[in-house]
Amino acid sequence: MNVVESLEALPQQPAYPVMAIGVFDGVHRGHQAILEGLRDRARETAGTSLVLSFHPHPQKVIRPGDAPRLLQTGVQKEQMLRRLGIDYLIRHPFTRRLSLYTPDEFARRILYSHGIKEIRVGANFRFGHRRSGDFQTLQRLGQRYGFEVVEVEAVHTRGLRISSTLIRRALDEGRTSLARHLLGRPYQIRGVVIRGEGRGAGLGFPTANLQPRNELLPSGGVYLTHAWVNGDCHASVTNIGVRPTLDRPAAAPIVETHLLDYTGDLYGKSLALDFWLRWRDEKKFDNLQRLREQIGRDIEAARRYFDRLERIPRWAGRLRSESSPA
Ligand code: RBF
Ligand code: MG
Repeated sequence: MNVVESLEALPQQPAYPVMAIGVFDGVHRGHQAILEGLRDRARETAGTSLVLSFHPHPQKVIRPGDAPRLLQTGVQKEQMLRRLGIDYLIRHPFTRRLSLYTPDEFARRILYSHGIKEIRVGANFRFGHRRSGDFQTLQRLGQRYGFEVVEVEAVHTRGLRISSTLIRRALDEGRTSLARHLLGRPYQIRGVVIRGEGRGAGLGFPTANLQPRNELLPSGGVYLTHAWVNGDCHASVTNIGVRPTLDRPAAAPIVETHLLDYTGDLYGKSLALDFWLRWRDEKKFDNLQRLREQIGRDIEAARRYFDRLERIPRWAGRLRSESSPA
């Protein structure tokens, strides 16, 4: 996959360009349906699949106060699109000026002038100034400017329409199993391991303190997770919280994970955490001994959970992590 920073950076005449437009934050199962269809269509026509993903998120430009916290970093999204077999990711700058385009200007300047032959959009797609254009508008413009428009149905599950908004809400409620179901893989955050106070080691459970690059963290609590380091996956237990048991609880949530069966220094390393299951609330214990015993039980829970998981082939196949080796 090629990544370009604007439409103008595309090669002059890509073969039969087919395009999907959207932010695609999370690349969830609904996005995957659009993108797999796009990729297959490009293969069928010996054409080129293009994903136009505005950057920054249009809401950050239009109404900065209301912009959603993104599920993925740019790198994570790029990896997912690459894995899906997309030919070009266009991280086109979303500007004030672009936000003022009428639907007609949008169709002419973005699609027609770049020779787009087909475009695929989700059911709730809106475009142009004040979101004034929808699927039908785009279809009419397609007749004028000579491109085909395909509407891809939203994916539903358990009576819910899968959307990035729904996943954000699930994570805000700590419902990481629901998020995993909607994404088609566990929710993953990435970052660098920073120096903590070394108190975990003192407790007998050394922890890696993560400085997350993601904007959105699951709500506070203890989770059963997979930790990816140097391409290897380790079962781990992760606490997101303020550590109320300590004399000086943290002011803001800290992400701390203990890797099972791992010894070694993680400071400065890149770490990815896959959130499989919310295990319990963070609690204020009467003393450190009680906390230590509880973390011991958390670790045993993780061991049982992941041992069982490994024996379910379905997870191994369908729910691949973002970080698993391709
Ligand atoms: N701190 C708390 O005050 N209450 C908790 O319930 C709690 N649960 C934790 C669970 C796990 C799996 C881990 C790794 C940490 C937890 N902590 C909790 C944070 C703990 O206080 C911290 O890791 C040590 O103090 C070392 O920094
Ligand atoms: Mg630590």
